Amino acid sequence: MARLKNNQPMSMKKIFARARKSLVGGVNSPVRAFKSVGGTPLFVHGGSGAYLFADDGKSYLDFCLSWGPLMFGHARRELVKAAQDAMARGSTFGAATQAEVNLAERIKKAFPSIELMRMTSSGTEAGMSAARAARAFTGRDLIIKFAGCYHGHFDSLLVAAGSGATTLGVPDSAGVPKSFAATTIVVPFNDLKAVENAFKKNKGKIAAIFVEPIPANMGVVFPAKGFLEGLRRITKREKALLVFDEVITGFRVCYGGAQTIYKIKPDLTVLGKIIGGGLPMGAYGGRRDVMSVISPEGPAYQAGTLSGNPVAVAAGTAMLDLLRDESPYKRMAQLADYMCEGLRRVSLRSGVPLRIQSIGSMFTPFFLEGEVTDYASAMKADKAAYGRYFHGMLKRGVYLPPAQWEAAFVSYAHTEKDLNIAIGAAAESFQEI
Ligand code: HOZ
Repeated sequence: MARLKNNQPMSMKKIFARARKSLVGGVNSPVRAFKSVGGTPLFVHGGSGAYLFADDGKSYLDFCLSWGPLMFGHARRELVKAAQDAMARGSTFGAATQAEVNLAERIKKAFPSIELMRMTSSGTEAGMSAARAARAFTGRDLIIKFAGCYHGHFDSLLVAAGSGATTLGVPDSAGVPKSFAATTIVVPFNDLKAVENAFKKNKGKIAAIFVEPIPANMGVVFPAKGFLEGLRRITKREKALLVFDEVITGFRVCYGGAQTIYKIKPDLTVLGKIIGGGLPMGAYGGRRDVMSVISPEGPAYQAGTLSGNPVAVAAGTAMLDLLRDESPYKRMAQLADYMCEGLRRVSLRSGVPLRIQSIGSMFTPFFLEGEVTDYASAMKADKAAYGRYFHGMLKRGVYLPPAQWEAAFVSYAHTEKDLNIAIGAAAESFQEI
């Protein structure tokens, strides 16, 4: 991947000032504005493997990795070629292609719970449409979600939402009609009793439970033993649907997502990120009878000119083939463990309280003591300390997610040498916290 021509270092402050004149907050997605960690956002123009090239003329070791989709790092050859070839054949047709069928078959093979699916252009769109499918199928309006889980920025689930919404202090966004928010019941993650109570109070009215089976949008949090099984049992008994949001975990924690690890079969699954190979893509799918409510088979309308876009489908298919053929999961988990161990070591040495939660290639260093099991415990993390850590790392050439309540990622392109550089940078950064 070529760097900016001439490689003239530019001032981030100047670019940001220019950006703010044309783009809301200078960015196209809020966490990129660095509001949570302070300072001026990074403007980038390229990447290669584990490295990101910024307009300040520097290279950064990347642990944000576009928030998850880049399993093989930036600009992996096969993915670039697949996208280029598809683009050369035509960027969009607004008509069906066999390539979409090929990708759908691969997704079904990896996720046996998915019998029928629909592709979209983003995870948000997929989540929104899954909510519509669940409501149409059950004829009920209410949805249970867990505080700190994030299912995209659509109205009815943008309540007590994690990710950027939490980071920027708007977990209950302005602009969501009260009547929409009233269709969402928020309960604490890992609290089956609260789920039972919600069903008792709203007998026959709850369409679905939406859950990130391994939440990553309040930082990485684990389901307590029996929690997901409990959700499955309760939803079956109450004739409500169980919807797994695997936008982050799908094809990340293993080829078949968190549902394969925990051996739970949800009724619907929401996917995004990795299935587009780094291009805009989402999908939702599950039981044939439930998905059959979606148009044109059923009465629940949902559509999109760029849904199943041929360039995104080509990149996504190439990504799934690489994941299948190269099986990078074990190696990536080893790399992430190595990184987490290194961070634990340097935090102990510096006396800065740190709790790292990780699974496979994703992890969150929480600046706090004790375990993080839900939103309330995640909120105890010291956001200011994370900000200082973030900037300490940035000035030493390491780019992290610019927010405490997110997951960091390792790719197959990272090496032990890269991780030693990052751990060394952390050792110095911790001295400044
Ligand atoms: N929702 C993403 C984090 N979980 C952030 C997307 C972005 O800002 O690029």
